[in-house]
Amino acid sequence: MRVQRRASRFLAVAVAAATVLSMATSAAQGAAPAPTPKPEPRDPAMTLWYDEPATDWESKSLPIGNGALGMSVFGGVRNEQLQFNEKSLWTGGPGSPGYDFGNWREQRPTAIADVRNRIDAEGQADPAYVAGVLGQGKTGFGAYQTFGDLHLAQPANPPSVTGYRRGLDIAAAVAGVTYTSEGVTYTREYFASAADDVIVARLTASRPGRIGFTASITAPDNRSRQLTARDGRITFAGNLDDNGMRFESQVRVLNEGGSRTDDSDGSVTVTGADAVTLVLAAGTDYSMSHPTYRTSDPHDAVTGRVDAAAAKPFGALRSAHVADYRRLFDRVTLDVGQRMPDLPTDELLRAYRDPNTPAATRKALEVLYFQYGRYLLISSSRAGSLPANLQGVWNNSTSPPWSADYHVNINLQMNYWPAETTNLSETTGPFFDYVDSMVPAGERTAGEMFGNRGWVVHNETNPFGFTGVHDWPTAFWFPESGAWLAQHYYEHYLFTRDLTFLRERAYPMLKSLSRFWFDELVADPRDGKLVVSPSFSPEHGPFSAGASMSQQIVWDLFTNTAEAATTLGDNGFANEVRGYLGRLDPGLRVGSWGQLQEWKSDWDDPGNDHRHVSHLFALHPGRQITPQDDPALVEAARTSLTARGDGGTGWSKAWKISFWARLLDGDHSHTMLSELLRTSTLDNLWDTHPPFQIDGNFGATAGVAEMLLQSHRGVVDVLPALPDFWADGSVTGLKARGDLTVDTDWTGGVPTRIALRAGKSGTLRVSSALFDGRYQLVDQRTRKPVRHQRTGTEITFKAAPGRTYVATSALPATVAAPEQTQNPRVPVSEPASPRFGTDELTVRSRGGISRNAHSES
Ligand code: FUC
Repeated sequence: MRVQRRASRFLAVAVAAATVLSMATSAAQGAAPAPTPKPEPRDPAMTLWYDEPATDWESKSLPIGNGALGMSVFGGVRNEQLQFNEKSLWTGGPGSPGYDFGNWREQRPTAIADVRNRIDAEGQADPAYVAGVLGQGKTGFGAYQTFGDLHLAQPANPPSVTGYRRGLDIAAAVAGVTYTSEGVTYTREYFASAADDVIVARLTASRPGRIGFTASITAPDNRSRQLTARDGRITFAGNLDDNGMRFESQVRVLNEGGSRTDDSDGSVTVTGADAVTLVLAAGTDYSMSHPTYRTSDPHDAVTGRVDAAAAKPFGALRSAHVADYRRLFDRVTLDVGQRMPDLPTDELLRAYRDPNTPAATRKALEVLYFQYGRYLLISSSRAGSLPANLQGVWNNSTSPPWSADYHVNINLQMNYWPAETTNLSETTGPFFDYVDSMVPAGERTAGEMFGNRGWVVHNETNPFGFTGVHDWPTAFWFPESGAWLAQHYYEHYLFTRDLTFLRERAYPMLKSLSRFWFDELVADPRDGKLVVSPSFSPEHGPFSAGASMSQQIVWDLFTNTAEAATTLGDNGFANEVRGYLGRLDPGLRVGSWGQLQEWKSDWDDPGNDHRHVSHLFALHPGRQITPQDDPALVEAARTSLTARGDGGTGWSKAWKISFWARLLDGDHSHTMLSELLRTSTLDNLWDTHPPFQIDGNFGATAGVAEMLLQSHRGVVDVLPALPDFWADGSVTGLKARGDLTVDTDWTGGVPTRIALRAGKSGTLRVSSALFDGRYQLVDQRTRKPVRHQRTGTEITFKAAPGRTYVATSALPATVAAPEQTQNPRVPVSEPASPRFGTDELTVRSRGGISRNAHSES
């Protein structure tokens, strides 16, 4: 059936329908109908909504998730389809015929040296030749699997449907459907609770006795199945044919009023109920531990979770979920002058593509998209499960694109770029657990394949320690992946200043990988510098020695390791790694057309627009070159990036947002964000490579954060790359390295107020145009001026933990009374250069303030 489109428009969003129940209700069968509470106030600006059901999983369904569990909501009126996932349900790995972890099945003692010698002799090697020598067909790699679909089928189409809405409120992480038929308003609510580790659905109607459906589970036939219904509990269990992985899901159907029947085919039918709550739990016998990757049958755990949740009132489940989610989500707000129109999100997306659409409307989509990345990360990466894969946690297929695996030559890393900067540090837990779990498998690969200490992983991997190789010539060899993953460990320390994490998890990881590279680097016969060889700039060009990205990643690893060793007092290792760093080719060269070279030889083609811009790793996510310290190299990076153009796949465009932000070109960052929204975004706001691939969502959210705040060069740069399009606005809750939380208000592109909340003590360096004019810096608690030094637009001061430091620009000179213009008299490290703006302000102010008042005493 087709519902009436555009039947009605309310300001309230789908899931804010007045019938949404948020008060405690009894989940027990036959309990009295719950009173209808007042709906929670919702923010339409944080809601995706549509006025028809989804017809296509990839582009239209709405995702909810709690890290381990995912569900995609279709919202059909007669037939509701709720496709669901549990993140560990994978084919492949131990139990799958011939699984070999990607390790060579036979010894190849000279293989790497053979390729290296060819490169030394000929300057390069063809990827097909290298794949022949070093590669091997993939066996038992497996793929992420859909778990199944939960269907809620009504016996007949309602005769008419008006006011249909399907929505996803990302401020509360609740999806829903509402519609009216024959004077009765029906509402469905869905959420995936991390607090109770279940997915919850609730169906209500504005009149008693109107809820009726048959709930059933379907799943692909690549598995055995036991499907039973007993006492309103649907149990679906079995084993995957491929690897024997055990799985089980249970759905409890809890009706209030009416009747409920267990059907012999494993479905449950409810008739004439006032309301129904469904609780779903799912699990597998997967365990993130080498070498078996298996644990006990999930039956007991799934039963325990579903029963514990079913024993709680719906309202309690809901409020625990919303509180848990909001504790993370609410940390960041962004206002760039957006105004959300009363438009379904697919129409909003189309409107965005129309240049005549008002700026405030376009900004509404940009802000929603930024926050959606945070929503998707919280929903697909919570403690106790695998990290977000190429599709987060959502997959409706048995053979998803690229197996919905963990590509580690950009994609998994990009998934976690927004984690620290957008104040979701906790979401990194699954990433670190997963990478740690790769180490034993990777040590074997490092030993057998390379004869090296430490560990290694290549281009892509699975949940079963696939650390070896396959044989796709242009995408199989990338031993630098581990070092890139290790960057996240050190960054986690930099952002949190968690010394225990540094000591116990980051440093062992950095040290192990450094040792791999001590053993692997070779002296380049051309100049004696240490290089990676064979080396391959991801998915592009020939094999060679010392491709820029290889060198830059190793530079990043060694630099971070040296810093960590020094912080922890391991001076011996700090010296050792610095010794290597001194001999390492840093992978930074300016070529014949002014470009930053992608390879050590000047092979770059100015007409090439390949999506990987790997040689700019040093700019982002690395910190090897900055506009402030390396203007010539950064100019070369700009030349390279300009030549690559604004096209690319979804994730490539997302990366370019960050690149341009690191080049301090906010307008170009904004162009890339617009490109992503215009050409690489599906109706449900999922990024499309194509096809759907979630890294672009995460990369874009990270890119926006990078436009608003940077801290990678040891200085907190406030609004480093603000686009003209966002001339006025405010952001709260972004994180800077050093455990700092930063809020900023700005007008006309210039900050007017910066609040810095220090989590730890330390010396802060903060750079902003705000310090170019007259300003004051006060400790929010004492309200006293803070002693600081200023050099140009940068201030330095000592922060104490728990304190918030607020810098505000002085009011315009025309209103400056003495008390308003009193700037803290603070020492400066060196005389501040005269600023014309300050001079003008001084001349026009009434308070007799001396020139550069803030910097003279
Ligand atoms: C990398 C990219 C591809 C794709 C794949 C999943 O190999 O080069 O574009 O994103 O990962």
